[in-house]
Amino acid sequence: MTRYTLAVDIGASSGRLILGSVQNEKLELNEIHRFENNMIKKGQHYCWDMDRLFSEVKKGINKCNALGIKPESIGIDTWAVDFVLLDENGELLTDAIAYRDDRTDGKMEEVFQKIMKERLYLETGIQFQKFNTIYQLYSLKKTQPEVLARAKTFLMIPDYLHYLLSGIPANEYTNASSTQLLNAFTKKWDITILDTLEINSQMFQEIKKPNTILGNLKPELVEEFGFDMKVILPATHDTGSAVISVPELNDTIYISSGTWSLIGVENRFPICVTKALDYNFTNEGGIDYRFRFLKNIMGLWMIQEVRRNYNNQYSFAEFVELAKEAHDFSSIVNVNDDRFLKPDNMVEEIQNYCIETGQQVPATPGEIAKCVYDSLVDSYITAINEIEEIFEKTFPSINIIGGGCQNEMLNQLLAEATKKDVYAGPIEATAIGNIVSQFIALGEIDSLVEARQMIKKSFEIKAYKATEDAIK
Ligand code: LFR
Repeated sequence: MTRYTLAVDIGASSGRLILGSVQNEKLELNEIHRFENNMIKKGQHYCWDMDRLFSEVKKGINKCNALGIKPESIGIDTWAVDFVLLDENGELLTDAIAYRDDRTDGKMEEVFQKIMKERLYLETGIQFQKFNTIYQLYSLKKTQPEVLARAKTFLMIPDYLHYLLSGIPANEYTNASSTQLLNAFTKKWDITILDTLEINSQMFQEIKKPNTILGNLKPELVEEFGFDMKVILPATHDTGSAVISVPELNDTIYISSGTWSLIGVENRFPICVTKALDYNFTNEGGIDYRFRFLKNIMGLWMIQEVRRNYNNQYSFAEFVELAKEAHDFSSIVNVNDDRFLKPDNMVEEIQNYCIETGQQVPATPGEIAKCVYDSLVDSYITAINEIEEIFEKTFPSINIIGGGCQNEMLNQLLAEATKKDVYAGPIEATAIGNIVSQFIALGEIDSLVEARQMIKKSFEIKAYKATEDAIK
């Protein structure tokens, strides 16, 4: 009998429930439900709408039921760093404030007054992003110390959704590592850092590794759905699940391309050398205690926001066509400038950057899109050069995974610019990683190595090479 697992993969702009099964030693995917995700303004802060997200998860489960499929298990991954706090009754004490909210402005520098930046890096291995959980908690400590003091349970977004499903509070390792509060070497909460910042360390839960069976659905949910499922922890940090799906990691730099572009390599240990700190590379915890040495690049968020600014009148495919028509336009912005994290208007922010740097100002949607794509490629190249400098070697290929790998123009531009072989796929890398973790926990797949071989056989990977008549 076919065994099914259900992956819930929620990103900053959309979520999906995908059923996975193994058929003839290949993985099969079946998308059951897809929905939009957005930040909403609650009072002063941008937040995630957790009630709606959980109701979308339930909708997807009910759709499985309507298809007559009862998955054996469910596992959830989302973006990283964000969290909620629960009180003594297991009820929400805080909203799920989104990482793009400005509550952490200036907090990183305040934390450095208490803990040396270098020490924080050496202990956690995590890159400095103003939205890391450590700075979010520090901000809460400053503005609402009483809330932090009352908190009994700290749960990250997927932890909270797993808790709503199973009633069991736990902190999953890969996502916990993104907080900059986890010791990269002991893989435990770093109590010294927490104590130095006077953050209540009691609220942190036991760290559980991915591929762990957390429990079963709560009885009331079993009744509601008409069937039970195991709740299994995948790599709950979406990037952790995505990188499982890179089939060949030797000599390959991956780019997990979605709202963010995460560019890096997989390692067996964290690399905290001075250059890695200077270039702001991270060492995020992965499945089997592998580390993702990578850098965040602003990614398709730039074009998602541009699209919103043009009132969604162009599709992403149309932006690519418009950009091709604007082939002579060549201004470039530094996509990693914090000004692009949540500007009031992305188009104006890009235009202002060009004015301030004395470059030609993009005026048409095509010029704006060309500027975004060229700027992304430009920052990919910088990151690749930094990786090659740190590793003292040349990587011959790049594997782009995730929804963004469908942007053929970007793939080709990268091949032309780097003269490396560029591979694109799998598209649903994150959901695939989530599914294989559940199958490993259920004993259907033996290991990460076997999973990667299976993924390679199961999904189309497109190749791009530099051509003589490069796209300009
Ligand atoms: C990608 C991602 C990145 C993380 C960013 C914020 O979706 O998870 O890995 O740095 O979102 O959480």
